[in-house]
Amino acid sequence: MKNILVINGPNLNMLGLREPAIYGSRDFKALLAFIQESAQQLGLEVECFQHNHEGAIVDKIQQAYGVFDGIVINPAAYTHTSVAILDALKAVSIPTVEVHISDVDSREDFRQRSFVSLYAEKVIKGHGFDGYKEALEYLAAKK
Ligand code: CA2
Repeated sequence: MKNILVINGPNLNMLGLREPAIYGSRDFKALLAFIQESAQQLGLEVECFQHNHEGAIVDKIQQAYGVFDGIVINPAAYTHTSVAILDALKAVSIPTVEVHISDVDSREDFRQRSFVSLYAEKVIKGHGFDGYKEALEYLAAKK
């Protein structure tokens, strides 16, 4: 059974509390339940990790080396700023899918750049919670 690490970045634990027009009205607990249910359907083992600190996310990616077969990451605001997260992903060389709940392409200019996209095999934007399931499907199908 493939073992997948799902990483959520800063403020995603606040889902459902504000900006429902952009991120929907379901909360973070519902997202975690959706991810676990999707993983079960696909026959995947999944661990979910959320942190607001860049260094903690870098540490978790480093610890994934030799443990996980794939990473699904929504780096949230660090998407647009973090060379450290990009470098950590490159260092462990684990197949990675980048997910964004909202359609970042149609939002502010500062959201148009993603460092993580320079490494990710696939990027899913604007599909809401379903984007996480699509990412898991991609990793499940991968040889
Ligand atoms: O669309 C996405 O998934 C994002 O990664 C979400 C980030 C944002 O910085 C990225 O540009 C796109 C924001 C995460 C959570 O933000 C909240 C804002 C208000 C209420 C709850 C969460």
